[in-house]
Parts: sequence; structure tokens; C-alpha cells
Amino acid sequence: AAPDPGTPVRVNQVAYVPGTPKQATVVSTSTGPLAWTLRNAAGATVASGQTTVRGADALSGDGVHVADFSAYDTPGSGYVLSVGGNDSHPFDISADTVRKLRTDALAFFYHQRSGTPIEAQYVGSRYARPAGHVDVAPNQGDNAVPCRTSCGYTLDVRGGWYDAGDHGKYVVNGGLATWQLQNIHERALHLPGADRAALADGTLAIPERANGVPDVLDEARWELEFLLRMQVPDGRPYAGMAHHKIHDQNWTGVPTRPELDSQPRFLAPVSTAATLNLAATAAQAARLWQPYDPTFAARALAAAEKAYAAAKANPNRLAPASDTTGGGAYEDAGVGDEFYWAAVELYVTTRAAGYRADVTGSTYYKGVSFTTRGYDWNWTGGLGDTTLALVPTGLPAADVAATRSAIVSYADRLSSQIAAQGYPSPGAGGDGKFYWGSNGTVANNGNALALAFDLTGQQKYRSGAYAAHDYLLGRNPLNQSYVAGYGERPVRNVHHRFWANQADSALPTAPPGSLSGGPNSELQDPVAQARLAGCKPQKCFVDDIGAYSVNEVAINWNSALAWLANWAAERAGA
Ligand code: 9MR
Repeated sequence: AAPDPGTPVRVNQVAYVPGTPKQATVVSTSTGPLAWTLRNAAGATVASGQTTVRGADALSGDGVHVADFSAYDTPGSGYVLSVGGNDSHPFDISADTVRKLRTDALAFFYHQRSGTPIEAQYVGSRYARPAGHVDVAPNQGDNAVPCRTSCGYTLDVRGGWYDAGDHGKYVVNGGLATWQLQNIHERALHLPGADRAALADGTLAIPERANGVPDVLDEARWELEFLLRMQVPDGRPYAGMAHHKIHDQNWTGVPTRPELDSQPRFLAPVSTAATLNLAATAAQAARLWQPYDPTFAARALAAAEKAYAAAKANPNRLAPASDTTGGGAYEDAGVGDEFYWAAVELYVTTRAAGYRADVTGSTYYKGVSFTTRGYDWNWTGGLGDTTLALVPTGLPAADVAATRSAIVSYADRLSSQIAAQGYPSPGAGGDGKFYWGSNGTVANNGNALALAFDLTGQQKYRSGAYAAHDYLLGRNPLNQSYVAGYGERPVRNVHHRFWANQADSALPTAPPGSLSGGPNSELQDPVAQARLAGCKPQKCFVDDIGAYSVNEVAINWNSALAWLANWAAERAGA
């Protein structure tokens, strides 16, 4: 039987942000409204009202009511919402925790760094570990990695972030995560009133915290340097292309500390998608690093231009879905969206006519990919659209307006979708299913809603973005905070080879701010299959270290959470 999710009064277990809508979902089959009361930490009733009956909710299978206590807006901690004798978990009304989440969600990336010791002075002794994959036995090291199918050279691909609970490093997924961190910085440069100081130098606990560069850019550069190393050198076949990924020959067990991984590691063949991820993110980096390190900016731009040209010469080197031994596939059967994204980033940085023609001539131009879905590692046109919506480019004003309005139309679709959901989870469940990484989907769609608010100032989009945030922090049918270390019922057993306390008590659990992948109705691992058969989509989740298709962590999900938390902290009280 499914575990008891506890109290039927489901709230954001951490904090509702002052000035935002505050709603709870209440499980009840009562056909009439129920009375709710809000009590403060001293036990005094500070607000009361009646629920709205919503009836049977398809995604959860629950009969639900909604309690709306938005009108109460006094900051404090230890609030409890009570309905029919049932108390919610306690929560705050405060912007403090979302500010903390902004930096914790970004700290995830330092923890995931490969090729460098993770130092106690930044993370505490429990999370410190020696450098992984630097050619110290038993590691074979990422110093001189050969191709899996011989190519006549090796590459030094040390560094970067481990993708997830595994030790693979994948250019496609690294590209999205790098772009999102860089976009946190770039959004603040261009949006009037945005908080530029939020992630400035000295805000994150990382070795680069006193180098005069915004810390969010420093963290992104750790991955970008790795992406650059994945490019095929001049004089070799496919020069300028990027290898799709580098990972172990075979999957290792849980736990395996990074520095104790003894598997041989190989470069997968080049792919057009990886090459365009490199082109896009390096071009984006080039303009952002110009004020801080022009030499690096020039190196990044040169690599981006070379990659783009190589992708055009090899437009159809597609990574196959079958390549899943020892690492994930990150397959992609169509790269028109990646071509568009890379052309946008190159055009915005260079203003060159050739890239401009590729942007305006693309079938993805003017927000077309948002008519399908938001963005993810496989569907990247929306990243280009987001850049064009934010950064002045000299493109026709009508085209920029069309791009922005495509984003806003997408946010409208999300808004009507969540209005019909008992537990609003923007973008997840739109087709009745939840897919691998649904919490990343929710966070990314929260970003799209947030951007629609940035562009229009309309409160309904702001409300939707905070609803995504509330869902991830406990307002869901499992009463589960999907963010480690946050809320009364946080995930404690995420799938990870180092944060594997359940497998080895000497190891830590996931650090605060790590986002679990979340419900996946496709049940794609043995634990999920054994424990979740017949689950309703939004309940297809179990906090078990073996359940990698529902409870892994990954850089692309945490980059989406970091973007959302940064926005939510900035927009508190707006
Ligand atoms: O996030 C990826 C998801 O969209 C795919 O459906 C899934 C299966 O291919 O892979 C996910 O990514 C995993 C990657 O392949 C390997 N590292 C862990 C990633 C998160 O589970």
C-alpha cells in the first residue's frame, strides 16, 4: 500500500512569500465548503474562512477543496492552517527562506563539481570529499580520455559538474544548466528593477567568492570550461564538434564515491546537439564575461563560432536513444531547435549578418517552440526566445514583440491548466501523465510564468510562478517537499552515489536545496515498478534511493529551481 501522506491539509511547508497568493489544498469528499482557521505560533486564530469545493482531481485521484488565505499577509513563523480538526504542517509567511533557497539551490553546483576537492570551508566537513576523476587511483581520471570508438586522440576533460546521481558528464544537459545560471545574471542586467546584487561576488560559498566576478557566473564557468574541453581539436575528424558525453564504461553501484570510481571512462562520439549546446552557451558566456575577463570571452566566442560552423557542416550527427550503458543517452532526433538557439546566442553577441539571417530564417523564430511546450534539455528553442525577449538586439521590434507574446501565450496556457488542477503543477500533467524529471518541468514552467510576469506585470503570471514554488515545497498530494532540507517532510533518500547515507551511514544525505526529479507515471526503474504500480500520475513518487526514475537529482533540475528561487526572492512583495 502507498505510504500515508499524513495531514490532509497540504501547504507549502516552508514559507509563503508575503504579498503572494496563499493557498492550501485540502483532501475531503465533503460536497459543501469546510471552515478553515489560520493560527499563529502562539495558537491565536488570526484568520478564518471557508474552503472552495473542487471535487475529484484527475492527476492525484483525491477529492479536494482549496483554502485561500491570501488576504492574511503578516510575516511570521509557525503558522498552522486547520480544517475540520486537521492541522497542516507549520509554515512561515516570510521572504527569508526563499532567499536562502536561492543560494542553496546554487550551492548544489559546487557540490557536484568534478576534478577538484570539495572543501569543508565551503560545505562543512560532512560534505567535503577529495577531487574526483583526476587520475588518482583507483580513478582512471578524466585527464586523457580516449574515444569509445577509436578516434586517434585523447582529451583532457577534467572539471565540470557530475550530471546527477551518476558520474557522467553530458554536454547536452550541461548546456541547459549553464545557460540557466548565465541567464540568471543576464536577466538582471536587462530587466529594469531586477536585483543585480543578489548573486554578486561574495554571495556563494565557493572558492571564487572574492575574485571580483559575480558568483553565479563563476559557477557557470566551472561547467563552461568543461564544455570547451569537449570540443574536437583542429586537424582531427569533426574538428570543432563536441563529443556528446563522457562517462563510465559501465554503471557503478550506489554508493560509489567519485574518487573511488575505478571504471574506465570514454568519450562518446560527437553530436550536432552537443556541438550546438557548446556554441550557444559559449556565445552567451562571451558577452557576459567581456567586462570581467575579455581574454576568456574571446576564447569562448572563438570556440562558439567554430562549433556552430562545424554543426552546419555536420547537421545530422544524432545521438541515439540506445546509448545507455554506463551513462544516460540524452538522445535527440531533431536539432532545428538547437540550431535556432545557438544562432540566437551568436547573433546577440556578435550582431553578425550571417547569424541574424539564420535566426530570422529559422522555423523556430518568434517563439514557435513555445506553441509545443516550454524548454528542457531536448527542446531548447525557448532558451533562444528568452534571450531575445530580454536582450536588446536590433531585430525588428515587431518580431521581438511576437517572441514575447509567444511566451505570454504559453504562460496563459499554463495558467488555465493550473486553474483546473487541485495541486497546481505548471506544465506537468497537461496530457494526463508525469514524465521523468517532472519537478524540473514544473520549475521550468514556473520560470516561463515568471518571465511572463517580468514582461507584462500581470499578477496572474506571478501567482502561477509562486504556485510552482508551493507545489515543490509540499503543496502536493504526497505532502512531500521535493527539496532536501526544506519543510517538515523533505526528501531524504535521493538517488546519488555520494549522498547515499541510506547505503552507507558514513556518507551524507543530499544537501539542502537539492531538488528531486519527482513523480513519473512511466515507472522506469525497478523500485518504482515494485512500489508504485497503479499510481495516479501526481503520486508516482517514492523517496527511495533506488528509485532513480523518480528520485534522482540533476543539474538541469537544480538550475531551473535556482532560476525560480532567484526570481521568487527578488519578486517577494512586488
Ligand atoms: O532527465 C533525463 C530524462 O529526461 C530522461 O527521460 C532519462 C532517461 O533517458 O534520463 C534523464 O537523465 C538522466 C541521465 O540520462 C543520466 N544521469 C541522470 C539523469 C537524471 O535522471
